[in-house]
Amino acid sequence: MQARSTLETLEPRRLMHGNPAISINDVALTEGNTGQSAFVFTVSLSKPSNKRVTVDFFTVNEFASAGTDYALTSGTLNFARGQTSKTVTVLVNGDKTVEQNETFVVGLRHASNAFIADGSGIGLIINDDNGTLPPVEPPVEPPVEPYQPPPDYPTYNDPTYTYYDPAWWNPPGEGGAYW
Ligand SMILES: [Ca+2]
Ligand SMILES: [Ca+2]
Repeated sequence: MQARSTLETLEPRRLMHGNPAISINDVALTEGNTGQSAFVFTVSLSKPSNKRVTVDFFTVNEFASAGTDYALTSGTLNFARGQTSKTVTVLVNGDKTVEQNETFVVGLRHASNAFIADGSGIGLIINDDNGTLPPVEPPVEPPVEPYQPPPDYPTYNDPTYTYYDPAWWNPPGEGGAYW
């Protein structure tokens, strides 16, 4: 029988006796038209701990903006001994503006007596407003001035001027260009 490697032997033991892993889920909800909708994220420990576990949370803009689309949220979660899940609520503002779906992130940091396995909860605000999206404005470029030759410059339309003289390019007898 083949001996198990040291790592295989030690790893389950380390996980069993080590700190729990913390992770946060993603939440996708429709935006609503008025008032605020609660986006409730669940922060979970991989296993109960007999130590007090804490972790800080904070919101980060992605395509959604704090203050306009949702309420800036931050704080600290305190897991009681043995507790394995807590929630973070972010209030999302409803409106009737037709928009793309928008996202923000609830981040986790500064864990104590635990390690962060998934520290980014995506909040997806699904647009529930009908109509066509506003057109994407093309970048404003300065108008290109049409080329204006100097007044005394001959033009193609000047019958008195030969812009291209085949005799010059292909002189009789030469059978081709000069070069
Ligand atoms: Ca809406
Ligand atoms: Ca909207």
